[in-house]
Parts: sequence; structure tokens; C-alpha cells
Amino acid sequence: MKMPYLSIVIPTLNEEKNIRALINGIKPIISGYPHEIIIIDGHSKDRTAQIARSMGAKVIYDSVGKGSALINGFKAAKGDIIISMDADLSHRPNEMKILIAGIEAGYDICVGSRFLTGGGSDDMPAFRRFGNKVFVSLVNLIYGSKYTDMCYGYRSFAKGVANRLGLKEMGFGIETEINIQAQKNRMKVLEVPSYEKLRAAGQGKLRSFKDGAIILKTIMHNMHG
Ligand SMILES: Nc1nc2c(ncn2[C@@H]2O[C@H](COP(=O)(O)OP(=O)(O)O)[C@@H](O)[C@H]2O)c(=O)[nH]1
Ligand SMILES: [Mg+2]
Repeated sequence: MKMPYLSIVIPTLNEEKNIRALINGIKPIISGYPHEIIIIDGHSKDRTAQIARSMGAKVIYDSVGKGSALINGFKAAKGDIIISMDADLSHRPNEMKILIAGIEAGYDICVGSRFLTGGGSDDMPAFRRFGNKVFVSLVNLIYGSKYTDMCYGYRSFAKGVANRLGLKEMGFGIETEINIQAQKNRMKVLEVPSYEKLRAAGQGKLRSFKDGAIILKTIMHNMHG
């Protein structure tokens, strides 16, 4: 069987303490496949981009937010399977095997869920857990989906799928927009359990209330778009 070409798409902002361990962590998983690692860097003030480049990753820049970084990364990716993940070492490289298998089994999108048996999170305070539940329920109610998680960035896409979703969210609304547009476009979506570890080093960039409001807007806007 021909090995699929993998594109690993990683948005980064000031992740110099994590990026080396991240790339070292995923290399053993992807080394048996033809692959590319694409870092979309938000003009980090530290050495994130230099380190990534020195380890063989392609670096592109984006000055807007996590959403626009992902959208640009998806456009640049040439793989048969595109995998998005965060750079803060929250996502376990081994789970990539499940994300690859989901696409090989015929799904369009395979997305990690912290709320399926086997999943979980060490990086989700109670109020975020509550907010996430509200967003999941709202999306399922409005769009008729059956998601168990919403704002999670560890995913895989079959070739061409990510670019067909018409994504517009520039910031942290992107994960929600992907789930909604996947449902609206009748993509075959598989949720798989995923365990989110604590961010390793540095600061989380998501601001619960500001970004919560953006996610809520995303849920409403997509009713028309
Ligand atoms: N390019 C880019 N990446 C970002 C931006 N904000 C966050 N990221 C990256 O997106 C990923 C998730 O961000 P993080 O702060 O861990 O979010 P949280 O886990 O939801 O608190 C990390 O790899 C960040 O470096 C941004 O404005 N631009
Ligand atoms: Mg994080």
C-alpha cells in the first residue's frame, strides 16, 4: 500500500521552550511516511521560528491569530492527510496514529475529544469545562450534530477537505467553525478520545471570556454562512 503523505500543521506564538520537544516527539511517529512539518508562526518574539527551521520544518508567518494561521497552513499543506496540532506539548504524538487511521478508514475529518472514554484533560479549569459544555450543547442543538467536544485543535483531514470548509475565523473561534462547517457540509467526521496534557512551558494565549465571546459569535454567524 502506498504510504500517505502527511502534512503536520502547527500554529505557534512564542513556543521556543516547546518547539524542539514537539518536533522530536512527532518525528518517530511520522518518519515512516513521506511528510512535511509546517509551522505558522505569529511573528514570535523568541526563537520559535529559527529552532523549527533548523529542525527541518517549513516556516510561514501570519500576524493575525490562531485561526488565520491554521487557514494559511491548510492552504500551504500538500499532504494526503493534514494533521493540525498545538505546539505546547498538550497533544500526545502517539495519538497521531489514530488520527491517521481514521482518515485511512474513509473519514473526511478525525477529531480528538477530551470527553469520550479514554480521553481527558489536565489543562481545563472547571469554568472552561462548563463553557465548553455549553458550546457543545448549543452547536449540537442548532446544527444537529453529535459532538462531545468543541474547542480542541488535534485533528486530521483528508486531502482537500480543510480547504473546502470556507473557513473565516481568524482567532480561537476556528476549532468551533471547523466542527460547524464539517457538519453543514456533511463531512464524515469521526471523534476519537484524546488526552490533553498540561501546557509544558510558557503562557496559554486563550483568554476565557474574550475568546468565549468570539466562540459564541462563531456559533451564531455560521447559521447564515
Ligand atoms: N500563529 C499563531 N499561533 C497562535 C496564536 N495564538 C495561539 N497560537 C498557538 O496556538 C496553539 C494553541 O494555543 P494555546 O495558547 O495553547 O491555547 P489554549 O491551549 O487553548 O490555551 C499553540 O501552539 C499556540 O502557540 C496566534 O495568534 N498566532
Ligand atoms: Mg494549549
